[in-house]
Amino acid sequence: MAEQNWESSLVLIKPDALKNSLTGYILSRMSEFHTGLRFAGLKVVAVNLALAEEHYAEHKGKFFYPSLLDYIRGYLHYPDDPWRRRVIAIVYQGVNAIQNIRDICGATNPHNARLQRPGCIRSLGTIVPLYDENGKFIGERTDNLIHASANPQDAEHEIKLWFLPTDIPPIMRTFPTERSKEYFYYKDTVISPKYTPGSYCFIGPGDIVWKSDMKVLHQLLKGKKQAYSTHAVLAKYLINKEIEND
Ligand code: FUP
Repeated sequence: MAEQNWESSLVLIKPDALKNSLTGYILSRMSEFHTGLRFAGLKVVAVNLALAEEHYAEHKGKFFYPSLLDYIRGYLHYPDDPWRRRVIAIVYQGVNAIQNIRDICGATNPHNARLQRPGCIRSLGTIVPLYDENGKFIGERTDNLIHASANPQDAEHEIKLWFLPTDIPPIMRTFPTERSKEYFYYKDTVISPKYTPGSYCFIGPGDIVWKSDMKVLHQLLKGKKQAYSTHAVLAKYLINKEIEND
């Protein structure tokens, strides 16, 4: 790409945005006409637990983490309607895409978003008080309608977490890929190069995979320390599949 500082960013339209019929509004705010951003990938995702945990791994252990997982998985906004529990995941590309999108979203906390940037997307969000098991107030969950990658490193990690290379047109893929020479199977949280009854083949010879994912899988098979979690490799292959124990 000839343009300067061409970036990719992951955007998630979260369950509260879907519930409040804000999808069209958000897409319109992000449209190429207004922003110069382009879609590179888009999918409707029922968020599995591994995906939610990996996406919010940096917040593990914080008071709002369990609630955050339930939020992104749609349990809080659709407790009785499992078929409505989805997010819309989008890869956008453009010049300075990451900061441009963050500016359109506004601050993480909707109160601050309203104060700092009236009219930004997150200014339409809400704050939910959280309590411990004794009923003591422990802080707030910010239902802020939209996720947007914070920096180029996060964007790469998040796009590879949510999207297969083949979800993105070849000419728009900005991270290295390779063709697998092997099969990889998954069963009961174990990844293996060999088929066992009931296992699920998630990669086969000739499949195009993220180069960094293939490195992690080879490190796993050789018993070496992995560059990142195998769940981060696997989660995208389980999107919208029937998963046991999820
Ligand atoms: P952002 O990069 O703006 O999405 O913000 P963070 O990565 O800091 O936060 C991730 C998510 O945690 C946000 F969607 C909001 C949520 N959060 C809370 O619910 N409560 C808090 O006190 C802080 C963050």
